[in-house]
Order: sequence, then structure tokens, then C-alpha cells
Amino acid sequence: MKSSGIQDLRTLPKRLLLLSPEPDEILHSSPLGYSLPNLGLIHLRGFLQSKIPDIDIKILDGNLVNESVFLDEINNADSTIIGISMNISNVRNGVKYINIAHQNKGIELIVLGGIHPALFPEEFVRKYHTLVVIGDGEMPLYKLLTGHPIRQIEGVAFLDESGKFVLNPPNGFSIDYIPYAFRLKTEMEASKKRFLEFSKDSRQLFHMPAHVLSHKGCYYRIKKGGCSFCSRGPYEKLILRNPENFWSEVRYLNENFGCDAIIDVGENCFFSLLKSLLKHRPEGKIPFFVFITSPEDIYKNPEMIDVLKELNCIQVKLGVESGDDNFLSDIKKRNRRKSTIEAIKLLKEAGIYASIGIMIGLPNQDWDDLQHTIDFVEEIVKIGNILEVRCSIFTPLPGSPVYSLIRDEIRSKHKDEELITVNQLQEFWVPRYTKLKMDQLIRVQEDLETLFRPKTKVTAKPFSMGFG
Ligand code: B12
Ligand code: SF4
Repeated sequence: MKSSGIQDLRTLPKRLLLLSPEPDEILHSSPLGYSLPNLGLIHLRGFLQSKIPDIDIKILDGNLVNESVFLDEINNADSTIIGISMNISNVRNGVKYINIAHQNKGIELIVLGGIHPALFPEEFVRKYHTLVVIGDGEMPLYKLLTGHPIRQIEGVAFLDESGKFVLNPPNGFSIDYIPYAFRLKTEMEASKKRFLEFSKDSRQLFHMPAHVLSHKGCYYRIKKGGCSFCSRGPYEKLILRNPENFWSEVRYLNENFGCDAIIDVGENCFFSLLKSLLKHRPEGKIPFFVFITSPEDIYKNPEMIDVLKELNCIQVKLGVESGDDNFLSDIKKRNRRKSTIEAIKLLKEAGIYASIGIMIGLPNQDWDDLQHTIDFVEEIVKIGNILEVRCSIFTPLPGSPVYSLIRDEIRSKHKDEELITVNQLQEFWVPRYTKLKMDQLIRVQEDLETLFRPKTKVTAKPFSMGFG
């Protein structure tokens, strides 16, 4: 591995190869979302191609193509910058591709982005000889590809010629540089195929979903510190997308690729945000929508249901996590048993399905408490509009408040802290912080997801947009 610092590019590269490595471990709750392409890279490609049309930009997505395609492209790359997108779920495969890329002299620079390298910039810069982008990658990559000196590029971390770690000031954020990022027919077709394969045994309401983003950041995390297990990047801000751009993208996806459902990956849709989307809603039929929101917001603002209905929302994703109010308060969730039940009933009355996320292995949890949560899930499922129950084992993720409590201990156990996996974190957590065993939790996880998987298949007739 090279040990010298990163130097400014002498000649501009002809090509940008953006990689989204496949997950390191398929987690039990690995959801259908993995059939959809990495939206961060689609945003980057859309922006950069609109500004620098001469450069050839290619995305390789580990959800859609296999390792041999990655190896072929990396080994044959010439005059190329490689950008790799990483979060905790694919960091080891990311490092595998970094090491392979270092063998090819035609690769001018390796740039890492995504939340995980942003949380460990010095480790990734020093150990893997890369440049790390912290936060959104649009402007940093644009400046890099158009020859700006690295020292003047905001939002990047690197080693200078003397081997000193340099962290430039944060870069400005926006999601409205362009109205929407284009998709390729080939990637949409591959995604559709994967989605249909993954969903054949589960209840799906639609056939051709696509991810879009209505906002970045979570207002609860930014204002109040958020839930204790939730990971955040170093310079997080709440950024709302211009609703007109949001609708342009919806129209584009529906008209060009027949997308019958739009899944908003904005982390926490709140009432006023949904109202502003509704204000700009086009006339006529629109595709189905899936939003991530909180039961507490629905409970406190029952009018939110009408807004969801008018947005043609067919499903919401709710982070319920537990059936125990004390645990919910300990992990700093806002919802409680009562608000969760009431919110799901309101959704049911409006004909909106809910998928619920449950977390087990919470601090000090014992078998009785776990049973309490299982009973609660049963009670929720009886309401009749639960589409799926997704259960995960509580994980102290890097970047979350709970991680800072265990960081020193983790560091003494794992020399390469930046390569830690979700499974390792769970195995570390469970015997120390719960009164349960890992195999008990895995069994309950499987039971919860399968017991409450409804038997019948639900489908809804896809809509097409009524524009023009
Ligand atoms: C959608 C999503 C998913 C989807 C992924 C679908 C897909 N194909 O990508 C699904 C549902 C599958 C998923 C699964 C998981 N996820 Co997830 N997911 C998200 C979510 C909500 C949105 C990501 C997104 O699309 N954002 C929109 C794009 C436009 O923004 P972006 O990704 O941030 O990209 C920008 C920058 O980061 C940067 N950038 C990104 N890549 C690159 C690359 C380069 C080279 C550069 C320069 C810049 C750059 O520029 C981009 C454009 O501005 C994020 C939360 C979040 N807000 O990011 C969590 C998040 C990424 N997930 C997280 C986790 C923990 C998981 C799971 C491990 C959860 C679990 N326990 O099961 C699993 C992994 C499952 C597995 N391995 O089997 C964590 C990661 C934490 C961490 N420290 O790494 C996050 C941050 C949630 C959180 N706050 O805790 N997830
Ligand atoms: S879990 Fe959801 S509500 Fe809680 S801080 Fe994270 S994004 Fe916000």
C-alpha cells in the first residue's frame, strides 16, 4: 500500500467509476430495499454529468451486478478516479475494492464517500491511502474533476505531502442542484427483476418501485439528539428538497420507467413537509407513495392521515421498536404503546398499510420483556393493516449516541475499528448489555418476521400519472 500523501491531479481524468459494493453480510432483516440502486451515486452521477458532460461516468452497483463486473472494470480502468460509497453494511467489500484498485496504475485517485468513512476519516485516509468526502459528494467531486487544488475543496479529508492529516471545512449542502437525477434503462430493468425475485414470497403492493428523496437529515435527531441507536454523519443538517423538483422526479420515473410506487428514503417525514409536498401535487392520478414516518407524529397530528391519503400513500414505514414504554423512553424513541396503536388504527381507517420495525436486545432486556414486545406485535398485527414486521437486533452503530458509550471498549477489542460489522457489534452488545443470548434473539427475530407475515398476497392496481 502506498504511504505518501495525496497530490493535486496533474491531468484531469477521463473517467469516473462510482462503486457501491455489495453488502458484507446479508443481515437477517435485509429488506427488499436492496433490490433498488444506490441513490447517493445516482445523485452524484446526475449532477456531475449535467456539469461536465465530457467525462464518462459509470456506476457499478453491488445490488445489481456481481463481483466479476467490479473486478473487470477496476482492473481495466485507465485515467480514472474511483469513487466508493460505504456505510457500515459494505465497508469490508469496499476495502477489498480499494486494495484491488491500488494495483492498477491507471487509477489516479480513490475517493470514499458515505456515512462510514465520514465517521472514520483519518483511519480511511491513512490506512487505505484514499481521499475521504464528508457529507454530500456533488461539489467536492465536481471540484476535483475540474482541477481545483485539493486543499481548497471543502468537505474533504486527506494526507498532505508531509503525511499530515488535513480536514478541510465542511461543504455547503443542497439537494436541488438539478431538478432530478437521470436513471438508466438498464439499471431500472435490473432493479425491477431483482425486486420481483425478492418479493415473490412477500406481500407487495406494487411492481416497479423507485427510491426518491424528499429531505436529508432527521429533524428529531438534529433538534433533540434523536434515538440512541441511530447513526448520524459529522455535519448533519436538515435540508428540504424543493417540492417542484420532487414532483419532476416522480413524473420522470413514472413516465419513463412505469414506476407505480415511489419510496421516499427521507428518514423521517413530518407533517409540514408532507403538507408542502401536497401543496405542489399535480392534478390527476399519481403513483403510490411509501413514506417513513413516526407513529407519534400521526398520533399528535391526526390530520396527517388526510394529507397522506391525498398523496396517494399506500404504505408507511414506522419505527415502533418496542412494546415497553420504559425501554422506548430509555432509547429516546418518541412513540409509546398508546400512540403506536392509535396511529396504526387511524392508518387502517384510511386504507393505508403499515410496516413496522421492531428492535430486540435492548438495554437490560430479559426474556419477560421480550415476551412483552412479542405480545405487543401480536396486538398491532390484529388491527389488520400490517404489511410486514421487520425485526432487528439492537446495534450500537458508529455515529450513534449509544456507540460513544462503548467506543473505548470496542477500540480495545477491535484494532481496525473502522472495519467492524453489524454482526460483531451485536455480538459485543448482547452479552454485556442484555440478559439474553444471541441465539435466543435470532430465534425471536425469525419468529417475529415469519409468524406475523400475512399469508395472502396483496396487490393493488398500478396507477399512471395523469399529467398533460
Ligand atoms: C435507503 C437506506 C437503506 C436501504 C438501501 C437501499 C440502497 N439500495 O441503497 C436499505 C433499506 C436496504 C438499508 C439497509 C440497511 N441500512 Co440503511 N439507510 C438508508 C437511508 C435511509 C437512506 C440512504 C439514501 O439513499 N440516501 C439518499 C442519498 C442521496 O444520500 P446519501 O446516501 O447520503 O449520499 C450522499 C452522500 O452520503 C455522499 N456519498 C455517498 N456515497 C458517496 C460516494 C462517493 C465517492 C462520494 C464522493 C460521496 C458519496 O454523496 C451523496 C449525494 O449527496 C440511510 C439514512 C441516510 N439518511 O443516509 C440509512 C443508513 C445508510 N442505513 C444504515 C444501516 C445501519 C442499515 C442496515 C445495516 C440496517 C440493519 N441493521 O439492517 C441495513 C443493511 C442491510 C444489509 N446489509 O443487509 C445506517 C448506516 C450507519 C453507518 N454508520 O454506516 C444509515 C445511515 C441509517 C442510520 N441513520 O442509522 N438502508
Ligand atoms: S431512528 Fe428515525 S426518528 Fe429516530 S433519530 Fe433516527 S431517523 Fe430520526
